[in-house]
Amino acid sequence: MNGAYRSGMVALAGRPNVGKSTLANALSGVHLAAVSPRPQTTRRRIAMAVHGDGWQAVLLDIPGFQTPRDGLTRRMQATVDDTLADCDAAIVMLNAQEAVGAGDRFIAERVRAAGIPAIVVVNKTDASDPGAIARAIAQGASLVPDFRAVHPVSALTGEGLDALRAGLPEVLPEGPAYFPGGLVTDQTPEEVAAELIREAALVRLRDEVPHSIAVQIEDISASRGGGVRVEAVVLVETDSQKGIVVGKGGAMIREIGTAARRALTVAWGYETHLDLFVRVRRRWRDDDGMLDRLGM
Ligand SMILES: Nc1nc2c(ncn2[C@@H]2O[C@H](COP(=O)(O)OP(=O)(O)OP(=O)(O)O)[C@@H](O)[C@H]2O)c(=O)[nH]1
Ligand SMILES: [Mg+2]
Repeated sequence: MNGAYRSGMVALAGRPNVGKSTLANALSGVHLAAVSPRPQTTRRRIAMAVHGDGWQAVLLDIPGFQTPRDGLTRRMQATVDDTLADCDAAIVMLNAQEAVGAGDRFIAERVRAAGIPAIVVVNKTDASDPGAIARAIAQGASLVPDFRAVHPVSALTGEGLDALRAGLPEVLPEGPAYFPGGLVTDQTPEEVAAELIREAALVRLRDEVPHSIAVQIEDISASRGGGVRVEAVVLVETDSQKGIVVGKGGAMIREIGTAARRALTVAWGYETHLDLFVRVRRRWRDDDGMLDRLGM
């Protein structure tokens, strides 16, 4: 690209479950943000850089918009508000499978109030019929009055992502390389480990259990046999949830540990060993001290 270097913070805004984290992982090329079929998978802001020729877009993956119910969701919604008020551009993401609703309108209004350029992304084209995709494109265009482009994509299969990537520099101001030398994220090893262990648990658990889970990293060290050793605790809120997470004869926690270990080995490029424990911590979602310690 000709001219000055372009860079900026690009918020990924959308209702829960539209595929924001899937898109952040796909565009940055590393799976660091937890993805699951459960709404409210993302709890903290995660910055993930997309590197281009003469530009850099720092995607800010954030929780989906929601009405707060407890201390945790209050902090999650504050993260959404703070991010939208303080970024250079936004990707407003819709799910082509669903009609535009109040949550989408609320997000579009925040983006308009922030006065930032926006790209509309209509996701899940792989699982939607052409009529639904066309409707979502039209609704997205009327939702965000000042949009620069509308991109139908599948964050899952990669369809449409090259065109979206090529359009990113157009919403970026002039700026420095915030993430130099190909660096992708602002997340510490502890944060990456907690996120991917929680993901491994979320995709295997149902009902209220996913919302009651948090992961605390006790230790990360060099392993004696080479690689990295992670010691972590899965927190739940009740004894019955602990039983579910441990599983029959420890089968569930072993399965979670195996999946998380593989995901971390890929993310870090180091052989990773994982010691996982399950502990009950009642009402941690309303415990301010605990939420601070968990980095919420
Ligand atoms: N078929 C299909 N599924 C997708 C696509 N993108 C994401 N998904 C699925 O949608 C679900 C939610 O994806 P996430 O990336 O966790 O969604 P999110 O918007 O980050 O959700 P929250 O963090 O809860 O707000 C997961 O089961 C994904 O596999 C897509 O393009 N096509
Ligand atoms: Mg997410």
